Formats: sequence, structure tokens, C-alpha cells
Amino acid sequence: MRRSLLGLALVLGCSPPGSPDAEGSDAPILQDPQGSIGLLLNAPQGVGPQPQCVAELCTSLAGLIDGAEKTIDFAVYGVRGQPRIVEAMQQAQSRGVLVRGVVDRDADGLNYYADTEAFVKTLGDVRDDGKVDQRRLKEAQRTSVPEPRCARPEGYLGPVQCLAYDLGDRCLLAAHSSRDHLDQGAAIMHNKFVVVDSRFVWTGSTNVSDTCSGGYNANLVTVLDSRRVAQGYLAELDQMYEDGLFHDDKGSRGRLRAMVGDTEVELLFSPQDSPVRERLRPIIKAANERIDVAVFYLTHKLITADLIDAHLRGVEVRVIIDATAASNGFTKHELLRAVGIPVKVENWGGKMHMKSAVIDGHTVITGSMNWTTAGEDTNDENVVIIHSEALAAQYGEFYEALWADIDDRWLHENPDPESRDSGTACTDGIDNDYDGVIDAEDPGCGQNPPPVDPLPPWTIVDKGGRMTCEPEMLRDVSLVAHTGQ
Ligand SMILES: [Ca+2]
Ligand SMILES: [Ca+2]
Repeated sequence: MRRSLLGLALVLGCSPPGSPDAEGSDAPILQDPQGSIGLLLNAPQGVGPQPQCVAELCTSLAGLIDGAEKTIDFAVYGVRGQPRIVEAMQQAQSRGVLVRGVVDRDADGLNYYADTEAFVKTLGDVRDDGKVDQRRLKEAQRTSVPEPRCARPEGYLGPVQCLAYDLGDRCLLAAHSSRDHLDQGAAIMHNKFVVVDSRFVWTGSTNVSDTCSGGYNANLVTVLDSRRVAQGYLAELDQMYEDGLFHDDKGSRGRLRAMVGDTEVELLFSPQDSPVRERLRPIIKAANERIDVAVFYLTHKLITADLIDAHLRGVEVRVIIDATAASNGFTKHELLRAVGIPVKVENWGGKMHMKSAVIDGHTVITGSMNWTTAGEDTNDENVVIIHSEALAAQYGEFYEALWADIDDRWLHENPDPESRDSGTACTDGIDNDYDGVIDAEDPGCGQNPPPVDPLPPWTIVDKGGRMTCEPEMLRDVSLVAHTGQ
């Protein structure tokens, strides 16, 4: 019924009143009746990182590259341990396909993934955001950080978030910060998209790496056959590749809406399209029944507020979050738990690396953007929102299996991401918790593992006649340390 209404509205050139699609989406809807869209969902394989191209996340990309006739345009965060993909690109180049793209580099010219340098050398025509990062870093050094509106949590050195969430007659108060100083101004080219022959698009949360496309982490790929949507990606790549516009919100808007076959698809880019403010928040606010979230990081304070509000109005909210991200000083999962939202922290060894959600069985949020402030405001990212009951059902079934796979113990506790509590983490050769020590060297994998570090303190207080909850209230309360146990 909804689809035929939407069809009528398209003929009339407007959105149906009151439909979730109508909110905040003023872009015209492009038509691509011949197009198609599919979702590839990868549950973590407990066999460690894989250099082979066996997972569908990888074979789907290899197949597209092998079939390329004219062009391959890509924006990938980096490359590690996936020789099949690098060779396929090289072979395409040798048969005359134009291959060009961008990768991430930090202000020192470095990339997170070990094989990126060789990949860039092999292909030749690859650009990056390193110079932009240098400029951003210098600007940030000249800018003073404002004093926080609340006391810094003890032992935390980074910028401070003063948080006050409204629970009706009570307020949830917390002060969050990172354990370490953060590089102000740091930003990453975090896209993972490949466009073949200006028609096929491979995109999502999956890096070209032994842990991501290799199948070790939980990840998602959206595959589109759509010239309309491909054009959106190519325009974004041009901004980065041709114009050097990385982390820039002054460029033209990249946002588009398209009917791909009979599926409505929305595409937004960070930072210029503000995907959280423009779409994620309105979609969560409009949810009526159920929100199932599967994300790497969940640190965005406004998304957190919207999830709490949804829970308070009776929407069934569930969250699966990554164990490493759950030890971050800005993580909001403990606050969600505090108000009664079930949150499972994965204990696989591989990461929960998705950045997605399904809402009310009809809308799927996918993409490269972590649910963080940096993901929306500074990084280069893409978000694809799919309005499809069929794909929402596919995602929903996958989500149920992931949820069931994580023991209920991790509804209340946080596993040490590099410990025997976390599946294959002590034998995978990966520094799962980014602390510089791997597997047996990591104290978490020893006979007497240390307890997981506590997260920043929080408390719930009566509103005391106030109309709203404000961060200033933090001045009059003492926060309580919680260990998540
Ligand atoms: Ca490990
Ligand atoms: Ca480690």
C-alpha cells in the first residue's frame, strides 16, 4: 500500500504527507527503474583474519573488478592482506581500464593498514588527504579548547562531554572523556566504496582488509547496479580526487534520493550532508515499534538522546556494540543500559564493525559512518538508507542470529576485547584493543587477566521541579563509578 502511495506521490511530484520519507528530504527523487540493490551481511567467522578472498564481502568486489570494462573509481580507507583485490585492480589496469582513487593518510603521511603503500605504488593514480590533515592539525594547535561545563572525570585526559539526558521525572547525568589526549583536528578518509564502469557500486562498512573483507569481523556491504547512484559516488570522488576537498563541508551537497528498481534509496556524505542531523535522528525520532542497532562505536550524544527517548515512548530498542568501542571513554552503551535498553557487547574476537540499524521493519541504515561526532562532522564517509521491507527483513533475520550468538552475560558486563572472554582474540595476531601488545603478550590473555577498566561515572537524579535536564546540574551532584559488572 505504501509503495503505491509513494508511486502516486512521485507522479504528483511530492512526498506523501506524513510518510517517513517526507521528513527532511527535499532532494528530488531520481528514477532508475532498471537498477537493483542487494545487501551482503557477514557474521564473524571465528577463524581469524583471512588473506584469502573467500567471504562474499570479498568475492563480490573481486567479481565486479574482474568484469570492469572502462573505469574503476574508488575511495578506500586502506588495504591490508587482500592480494586478490590488489591483483584484480592491477589486471584491470593492464587491460586498459582507468583505475583511480583515494585512500586515507594522517598528517605524518601514514595509513593504518600495512599494505596501503604497496597498493598505491602498484596502481600509481591514488591520492590522499595527508596535506589537508597537516593543515587541520596546525589550525587546531592555534585554537584553544573551551573549558568544559562540568568537572573532568578523574583519570581522563581528553575533551570533556557534559551530558544530561531527560528521563521524564528524572535526569541521567554523566561526564565523558577519552583516557588519553586526542589529536584535535585529526580526521580520516573513512569511505569504503568502489564504483565500476560508472554503474556498479560496492560500499558499506567493509574495509579491504584481512579482518573486514576477509570475513573475520561483522560487516555489511551494499551492492548497487544503478547509474544514478553511481553518479553520486563519482561526484563525491571528484571532490576528493580532483579538488582535494577532504573533510570539507563547503562543497556542494552530495545527497541524493533514487528509486533503484522499486526500492527507495537515500545517499548522504559526511561531512557536507550531516547524515546524523539530517536523516539518522529524524528516522530514529519517527520510529514506532522497533530499532535494532549494530554498530562499532556509539558515542554520539544526540543519537543516544534519541534512542533513550524512543525507549521511553515504548519503542523496543536493542543495541549490539563492539567490545573495543565499549571500553572507550565516550561510549554511551552504559547509559543506554542504565535506562533499561538491552545492549550486548560482542565477545567474538573479530569486531562488530557494522554501522547500521533497522527501523520498524522498513528502513535499513547502512554505510561507513561510525555513530560518532567525528563520523558526522569531520571524516569523509557515506551513508546509504534503504527503504525496503524485504531488505529490512533480511537484515532483521541476520540481527536475530547475531543477538542470539552473544551470551546474555554480555548484556550486563563488558568483555575485555583481548582476553579469553573474547573468542579468538588471544590467537588472531591482531591487537584487538589497540594497546600495542598482541595475543599472549597482552595481559588480558594471561592466566590472571586484570579487570576491565571502569568507564566514566554517571548518576540518575530527580528533576527536582526543573523543566529540563541541563549539564549545569552536574555541578551539584556526585557521579558514581560503575564497572559494568
Ligand atoms: Ca589478538
Ligand atoms: Ca592488545
